[in-house]
Amino acid sequence: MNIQITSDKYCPVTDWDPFSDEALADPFSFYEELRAHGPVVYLSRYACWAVLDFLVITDVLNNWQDYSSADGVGLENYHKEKGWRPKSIILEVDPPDHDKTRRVLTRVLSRPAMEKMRRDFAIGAEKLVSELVARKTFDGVADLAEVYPLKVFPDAVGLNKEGRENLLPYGSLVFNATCPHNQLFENAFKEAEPIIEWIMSQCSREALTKDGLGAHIYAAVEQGVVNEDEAGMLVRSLLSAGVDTTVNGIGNALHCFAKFPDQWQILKNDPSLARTAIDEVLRFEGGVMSFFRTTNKDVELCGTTIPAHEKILILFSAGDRDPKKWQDPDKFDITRNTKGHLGFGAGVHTCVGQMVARLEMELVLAELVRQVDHIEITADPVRKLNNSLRGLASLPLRVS
Ligand code: PQS
Repeated sequence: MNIQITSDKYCPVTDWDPFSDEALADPFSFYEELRAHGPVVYLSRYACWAVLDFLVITDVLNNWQDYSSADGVGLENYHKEKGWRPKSIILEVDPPDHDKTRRVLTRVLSRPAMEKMRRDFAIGAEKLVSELVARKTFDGVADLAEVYPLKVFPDAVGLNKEGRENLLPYGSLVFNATCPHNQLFENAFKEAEPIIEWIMSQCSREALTKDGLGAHIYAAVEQGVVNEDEAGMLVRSLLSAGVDTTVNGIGNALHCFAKFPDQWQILKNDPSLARTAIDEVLRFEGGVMSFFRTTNKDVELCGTTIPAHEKILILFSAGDRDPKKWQDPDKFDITRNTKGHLGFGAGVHTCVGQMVARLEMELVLAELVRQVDHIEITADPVRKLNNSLRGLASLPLRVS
C-alpha cells in the first residue's frame, strides 16, 4: 500500500480513503503508515481532518466545547446541510441538552434493569449455546452473533415480535450513514423507506410492552423530564445503537478466540478473565472504527489550525493500536491492562449502553467457556463491510 502524502495545511495531506473497501477490510496497516506522518492528517478526498493517536483522540473527545457532536457524527455537516433522519437527541447534541436525555437512558439502564436483563439474557445464552454445541459446526455470525442479540435485546426493550428482521438493516443504515454517497451507503439506503417506517412505528408508547426498557423511557414523561416525542426518539436511539454493535462485538470475540487458541486456554483456565477479555476484544478489533466531530470554532490541534465548522474523523481503532499507548498493540492479549480503551468511546458521550453490550458478550463467552474446550475456524471468515463498524458476515466454526 502506498499513501500519497504532501505537506500543506501545516499537516500531512493524503488522498487515502478510510471508507474504501480495502481500508475498511483491514484498516490497521493504513493507520500505522499514516501515523508515521503525524497524529493529525488532512483527508483531501473528504476535505476533513483525521486523528490517529490515543492521547489526541481522548483530548478531542473530552473537549465537547470545541469538538461538537451537534452538527452530526457523520461526514454530513448539519451546520450546512440536512441529515438523513431527524438527529438523535442523545448522540448528536452537546451539553447541556445532552445531559437531560443522557440521564434518562442512564436511569433506564441502571442496576435493577441490568439485574433483570442478566437473568433473562443468561437463559437465552445457555439455550442457544447448548444447541450450537450439540451441532458442533455452525456459523459464528449467522447462527450465534446475529441470533443472540436479536433475541434478547428486543425482548428487553419490549418490542413487538413481528418485524424484528428490520433491526439489522436499520443498524446498517445508521452506521453506513457516516459516509454519504459511497457504494456502501447507497446499498444500505436502496430500500430504506419501509425499514425506517417500521422502526419509527415501534418507538411509540403503544407499540411497546408495559415492562420493558421502552416503557421505562416513557416513564420519564410522567416525571416531566422529557416529552412524549423525545421519549420516542430515545427508544429510536436504543434500536439504532443497540443491535449491530453487539452483533459485531460477539462475532469479533468469537473470531479472536478462534484465531488465538492460546488466549482461549487462558480464559478456560480462569473464566473470571471474561470481563477484561471483552475489553481486549474491543481494543484489538475496534468494533466502532470511526466517527466524526465538528469544530465549533477555529482550533489548534497538534500544531495544525482547523477552521470552525470543519469535520474531524476520530479513528478510535487507530487510537486503540497506538504503540505510544499500548505495548505490543497488535497482539491480542486478554491479560493486558485495557483501561481507557476507546471501544466505548470517551468523554461525555461514552457509550451509555455499554453495560448491556458487556452483559451480552460476557454471557455468550461464559457459556462457551463452560461448554467448549476448543474452537476452530473451518473455512475463511467473510468480512462484512460497513462505513463505521468492523465485523464479519460469516465465521465457520467447529467446537469440541
Ligand atoms: C445513536 C446513538 C449511538 C442514536 C457510535 C455511535 C453509536 C456506537 C458508536 C450510536 C448510534 C446511534 N453507537 O442515538 O441514534
